Amino acid sequence: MGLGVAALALTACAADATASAQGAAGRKTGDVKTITLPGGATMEMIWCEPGTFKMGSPPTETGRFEDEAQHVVKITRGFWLGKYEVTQRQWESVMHSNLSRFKGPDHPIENISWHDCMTFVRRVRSEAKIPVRLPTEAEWEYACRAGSESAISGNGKLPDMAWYDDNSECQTHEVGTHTPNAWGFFDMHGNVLEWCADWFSVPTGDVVDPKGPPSGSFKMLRGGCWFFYERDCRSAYRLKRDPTLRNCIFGFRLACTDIPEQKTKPAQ
Ligand SMILES: [Ca+2]
Repeated sequence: MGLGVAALALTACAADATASAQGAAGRKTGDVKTITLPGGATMEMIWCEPGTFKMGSPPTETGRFEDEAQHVVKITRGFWLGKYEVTQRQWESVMHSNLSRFKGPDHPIENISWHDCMTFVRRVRSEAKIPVRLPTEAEWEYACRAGSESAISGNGKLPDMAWYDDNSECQTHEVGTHTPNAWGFFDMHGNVLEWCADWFSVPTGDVVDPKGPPSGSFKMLRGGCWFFYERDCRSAYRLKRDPTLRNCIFGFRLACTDIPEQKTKPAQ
């Protein structure tokens, strides 16, 4: 009897801990939701709970650059982020076009500018009624690291995590063909660089929900790509480029703060 009560108490404690970990909305980091895009293609998104992490690289990290000053970032709102880079299948479903250099329906879309990404975002918002957006740099790095403080997330070995200079044979590859990180994201390192929402700025201290300056000349790309050496595929690596530029190393993935239930599917 005594053991039974103890077991019940333990069960209750475990249930409380689980409920707390899942948050008020019943979601927990790593949960997956699938959305339907205009044109009918689907996209998997992974939930990231609010949290605090060290953004940037420590002075001891090999290959680091000066614009990676390490600072503490607090993310106060959870968000969804694409499990994979946006693919050509998904891009064509929404945009009815494809300028990619390396063709394949499950290869990442590339040769797109930041403004092209925003056109895609606006179409999904208006036609599928899902408030998607680009991730902030902070959200991107929070999801890339997934709790890791090392230069490369996941198991820390870039050849396992990424398509990059040493193994790509000078081209993109189908998304999701390497090892995911601890929260289930694929290709955060390598394959294509990923446009983020922010204008370029240099971090100057600890911040809450950073979104970058209100204007600027360069938008940010993160994660390195099939063409880059290992040092430029690190979690903290940042590349700034004119938002009008297209290049076969530029791609993206979508973020979304809240995904409403899709009662009717977007027009095919
Ligand atoms: Ca990538």
